Amino acid sequence: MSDHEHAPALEETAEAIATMEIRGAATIAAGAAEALAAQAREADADSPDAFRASMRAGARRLHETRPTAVSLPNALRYVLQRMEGHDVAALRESVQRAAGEFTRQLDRAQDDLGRIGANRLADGDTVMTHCHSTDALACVEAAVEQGKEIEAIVKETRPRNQGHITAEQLRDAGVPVTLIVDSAARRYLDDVDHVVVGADSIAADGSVINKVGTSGLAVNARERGVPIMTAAQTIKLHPETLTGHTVEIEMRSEDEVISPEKREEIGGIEVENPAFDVTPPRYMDAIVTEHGQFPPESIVTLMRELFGEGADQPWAEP
Ligand code: RI2
Repeated sequence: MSDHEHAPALEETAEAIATMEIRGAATIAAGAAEALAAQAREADADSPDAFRASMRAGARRLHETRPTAVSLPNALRYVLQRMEGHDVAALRESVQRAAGEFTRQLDRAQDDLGRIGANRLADGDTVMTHCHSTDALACVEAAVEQGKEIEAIVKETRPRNQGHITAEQLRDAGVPVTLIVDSAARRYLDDVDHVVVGADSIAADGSVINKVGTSGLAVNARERGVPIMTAAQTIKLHPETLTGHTVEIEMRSEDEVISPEKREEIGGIEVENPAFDVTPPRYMDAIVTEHGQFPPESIVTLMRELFGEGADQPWAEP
């Protein structure tokens, strides 16, 4: 492998993230950190500079896969900022150590936020979910572990039906599950005590960027008087929004919405497939992180504590 080629394992991970074989913000972050560790292991750089360049190139390849979940650049930043040493062996070691630390912290953060989110759920509650979020599931699973009986109404979440994964995992956790189509959500909100969703990014003003359909669900929940919470580890906080940047919403292939044959048959239509939407802070009751529960409008305080005033891009060419 020459200096700027990617390790096969990194290339495979990048491809898997782009095609959503690896998906979900936390899982993407863990995959990216592990891919950097593989790159460090396999890079046959003959100088510290060449090694650093190869790590930056690998990080850029991972970064370009999907634009919305900030956990991806936050993972790359965590690992690359800890790359240090005067020779290749030391650099290699530092990257592998940082990647390991990062994934261990992810697991710990999810456990901690799960216990905090579970405190919002009472014995006998019914929750409604949207998409598949490991952070949101951690809250429900922790509530079940505390001995609470929880039921779930699970939205299928078109176009990719990640709700099916949620249904299966909740069922495995012993939660009775009712699967509904997305359009039925408002009808079922009267039977629900809490809406629990995840996040791909959270902006400094407390806006929650999550799977498309979250914002409509949040507005409906408010209208029905049902509390809605976002479960999100702090790697979902988007540092660049502290300095006025907005979060890019990924537009995915129209083939996820309609088959090429059906489209051809209908003829003459545009198809759009935004993967995410933005829920304004006034429609979200709480953001639950591993550092505690926050009203969305106050999340900026935590962001300043964690990131200062912004974030660099250690994967950029010097
Ligand atoms: P966790 C997913 O995006 C969903 O929007 C989900 O709410 C979010 O990531 C967070 O997932 P996609 O990758 O990190 O399915 O909580 O497009 O697992």
